[in-house]
Amino acid sequence: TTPRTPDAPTWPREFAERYRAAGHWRGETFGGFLRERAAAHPDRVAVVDPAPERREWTYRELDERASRMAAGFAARGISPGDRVVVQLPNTAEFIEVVFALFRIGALPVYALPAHRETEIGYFCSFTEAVAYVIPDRHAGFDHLSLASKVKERTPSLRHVFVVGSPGEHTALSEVPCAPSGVAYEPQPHDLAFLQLSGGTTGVPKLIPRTHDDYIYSLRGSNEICGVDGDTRFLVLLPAAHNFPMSSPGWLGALYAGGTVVLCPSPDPATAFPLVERERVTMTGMVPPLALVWTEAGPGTEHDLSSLDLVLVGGAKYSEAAARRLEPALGCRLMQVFGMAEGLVNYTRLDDDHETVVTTQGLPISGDDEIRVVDDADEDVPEGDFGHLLTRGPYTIRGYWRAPEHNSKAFTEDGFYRTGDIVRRTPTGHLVVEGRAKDQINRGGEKVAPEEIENIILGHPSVHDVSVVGVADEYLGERTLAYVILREGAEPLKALAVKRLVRERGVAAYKIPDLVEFVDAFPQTGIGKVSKKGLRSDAAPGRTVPP
Ligand code: J2J
Repeated sequence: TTPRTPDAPTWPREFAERYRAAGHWRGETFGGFLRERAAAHPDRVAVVDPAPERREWTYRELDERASRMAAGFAARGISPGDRVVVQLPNTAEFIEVVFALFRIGALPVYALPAHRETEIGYFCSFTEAVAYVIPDRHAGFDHLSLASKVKERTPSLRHVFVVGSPGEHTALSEVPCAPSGVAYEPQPHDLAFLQLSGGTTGVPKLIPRTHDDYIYSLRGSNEICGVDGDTRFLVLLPAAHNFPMSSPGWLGALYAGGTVVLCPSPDPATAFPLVERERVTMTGMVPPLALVWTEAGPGTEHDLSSLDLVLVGGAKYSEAAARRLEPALGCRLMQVFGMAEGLVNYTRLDDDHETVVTTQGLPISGDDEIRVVDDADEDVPEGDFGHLLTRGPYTIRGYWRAPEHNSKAFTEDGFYRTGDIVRRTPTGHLVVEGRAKDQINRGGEKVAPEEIENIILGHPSVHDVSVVGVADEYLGERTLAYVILREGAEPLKALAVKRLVRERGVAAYKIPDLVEFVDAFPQTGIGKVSKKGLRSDAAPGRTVPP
């Protein structure tokens, strides 16, 4: 149980031993389980990629492809422990590439298709990535030139692999080669990948997950959601996000020997025909998308009758909306409250209807430790609101290469400070009441205000700025930037502020929805900007809790 990587804190020996003894950590690896499934049922369909032309890969094909790709990566000098930034849309290649990396013990760093130069440049330099995998174009964006720019200024980055026409880079299709014996077998307690945190700081933090801990979360999720070999799971959200990856997600479906159907875009016009044609049984979505599906379900000409279970999570799902989903889609609802750092809660298939529509569920594991505390870290009385702290067999003990931040984000005894405000019902179900962390949850997409504030502060006319979330009927929250201009400075337009953020090259969902110019921010006792004050200013009577 000795930590194999000095880059991230790991579980103390006695915890690791307990999790093994309990049968949570079973010594499996991602590369290993795929090989086993391929041996057990080689001809079952593992992956369906419907666009632009329908492709399907059986378990044998996926396994062989991953092995050949792994050999090709190894032949190009990608070694165990190396980081590889993967930025691919929902395509079969995404799955092929990450299993290839798992097999050689290289760590995928999961970027989202929406990420741009600022984020990608940071991931590549901070992780000292040796390779970056991209599509040539996606959603109208030219990834080739972004890759060229990032490669030029990132000395570690030796390879850019491209799905499609490679330009000056290397076509991914040229990488695979015949495997020549196994050079390295990743160990179950090795890191498997780096996942992105929603973040509350100026730069995103990276989440180190091991084979052992993540596979346990898959097994637990599968059991709770009833995922098995007959499951046909539709990946609606970006496949790199923790929710569609593991709750129970495409990795859960593959672990169970089911079929993963990749959806290029989550709107009903694209997804409903796919549900019908591929006989999809299960999917997961964020609340704004669930609203759209709920609206579109009743009048649709498409047969959605195969759909058995829809998971909704990532942001607070209103009780009123939750009540409408089952009748509109003719399926069951499960709420999920999870985080890429670990802890995932689900309502249960045998929970009564009221519990399913009013709570965000119970932890996966009996060994998930939950504390609900006040500002002084003292437990609040049973049923009261408080800060959620957690530790357990699949919750990290620290971010990757972030010792200073870790000392604040974790307690001394290893509990992760989720930043969420919750209460517990008598059955132990959690209800998410709000958030204490400085983060905006824009319909499930997380925005760290500090990241955007730093960009806007760079403008010579700007004296100060505060980015806050304001209530929004559809997204739950959207972003508003309060800007104080320098005295005598050139006046700025709201559009110019948005353009400034866009031109710095960040994901579009981080560009402020609204910009307002003010003379001063509300101050708290200690002279720090009061974000709470700003929120209630922005939406009188509809403050975003807490
Ligand atoms: C309120 N807030 C929620 C919910 C997450 C499954 C599902 C979601 C995520 C995810 C995930 C919420 N109600 N139902 O990784 O495996 C907010 C909380 C939480 C943060 C985590 C998964 N579900 N949230 O959303 O890492 O504030 O993971 O701490 O992106 O989303 O965000 P993220």
